[in-house]
Amino acid sequence: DARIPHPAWRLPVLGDVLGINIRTPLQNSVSIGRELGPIFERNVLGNRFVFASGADMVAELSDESRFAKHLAPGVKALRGIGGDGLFTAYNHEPNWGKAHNLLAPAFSQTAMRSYHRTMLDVAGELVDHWDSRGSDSPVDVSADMTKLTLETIGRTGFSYSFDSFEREEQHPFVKAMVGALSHSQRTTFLKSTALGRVLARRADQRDEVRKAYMAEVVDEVIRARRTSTEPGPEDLLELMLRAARENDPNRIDELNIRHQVVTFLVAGHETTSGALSFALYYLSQNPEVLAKARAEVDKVWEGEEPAFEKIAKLRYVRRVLDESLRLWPTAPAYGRAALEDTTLVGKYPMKKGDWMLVLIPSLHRDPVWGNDPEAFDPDRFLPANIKARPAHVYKPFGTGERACIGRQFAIHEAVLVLGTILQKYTIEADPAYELKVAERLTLMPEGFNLTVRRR
Ligand code: MNH
Repeated sequence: DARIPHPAWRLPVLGDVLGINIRTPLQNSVSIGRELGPIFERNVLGNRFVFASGADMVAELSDESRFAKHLAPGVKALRGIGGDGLFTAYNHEPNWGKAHNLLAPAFSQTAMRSYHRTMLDVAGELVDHWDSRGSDSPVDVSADMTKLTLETIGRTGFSYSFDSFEREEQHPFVKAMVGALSHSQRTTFLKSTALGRVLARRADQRDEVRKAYMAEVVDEVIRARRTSTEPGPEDLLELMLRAARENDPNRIDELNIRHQVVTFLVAGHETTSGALSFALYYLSQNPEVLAKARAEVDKVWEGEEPAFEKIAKLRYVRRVLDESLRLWPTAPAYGRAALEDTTLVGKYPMKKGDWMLVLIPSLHRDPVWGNDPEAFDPDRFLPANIKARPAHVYKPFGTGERACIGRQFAIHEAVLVLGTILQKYTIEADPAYELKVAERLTLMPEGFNLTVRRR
């Protein structure tokens, strides 16, 4: 059996916290991994974390007969927001299977087709928003992508508009959500000590206010539907409400419906807005890639608004998105626990229930990706190059039964929006900008602005 390496400067109580930028734990782990290799452990305030990122290890961890999703502390902390909704449910909770069966049809190809019009409308609002600025002042990319993706999931999933582009400030729901996400992440470890729990009390009180507000917004979304006299559109909310009305075996109760709505509003927009922002960042930094992507859009879309089929035809834009998610997978880690006593890659013994975090940015820089994994190169995702790599080396959407249900939704939306931006604008980043990645459960470029001009 091999020992799992850990940082040499480990201290008994404070763990790895000392000397570490507490706002970027994920990026710290990636740097530690550069030193310690594809498996290592960290101790944060008495909590032991094992990170795995070797291609061979992740391939084994993806074996559903040996491992399953584990709610790592950062995800467990979200149960206060998501309860037993799809993302934060334990594998054994009955509502997971019910909601999964109930909502799967909303992520079929047919369903995507029905969202296309709304996605185009929201992209159109982004364009109007940019056009109406009346100046060449740069746009705040992450903020605008967040408006766009929240609007898209609100309208497609729940036929509810946050009026995101009519507001100067972000919608208070976004503010509350971001606050709740950061709070859950910041206080997870703090609260593992008695002093920490005392220190967290005030922040906890503020968090209760946020969560109550979020619940209020969700209840308003549901109420708006229930009191509507028109027949409900075929969206996520309708699937859930109809199951309840018709006594479907997969029906879920009122509280769980609320958890699902919050889950989809959060999961359905945070990660996609980060993915779009990183893709725009890499496009702005790689003129040849940008030119090629734009040429493809011009050729395939012929200067018009694209029909549904014309999104998946943007093969190169799709590769730009895939490659952006390789370098910065916006949901950067997921937990896997052993179903029985086992040994990982023949070297690391695990007892039943032992778990590890798959560190996706490090997996995406494993030697299987070649000797310059930091280089942005969409052609890594040419079919022949994908085939030449082993399976399980690209995991931006997680793995197995608990992988992302919204994957096709996110890809359709992101490619549609990137295509629209390329079709209509030239984009230019401040040459002095250096990529800085903000962390709050998900990853997002920080302070990234673009000058966008109509072509
Ligand atoms: Mn998504 C699960 C990444 C877009 C809804 N998502 C996951 C997981 C990853 C992930 C990784 C698995 C986490 C784990 O194993 O603990 N998701 C993404 C990324 C994007 C994304 C990188 C965009 C890019 N996700 C979306 C969208 C939606 C969505 C869009 C909804 C419309 N995701 C979910 C839900 C789950 C999930 C719901 C939980 C699925 C389950 O456990 O059944």
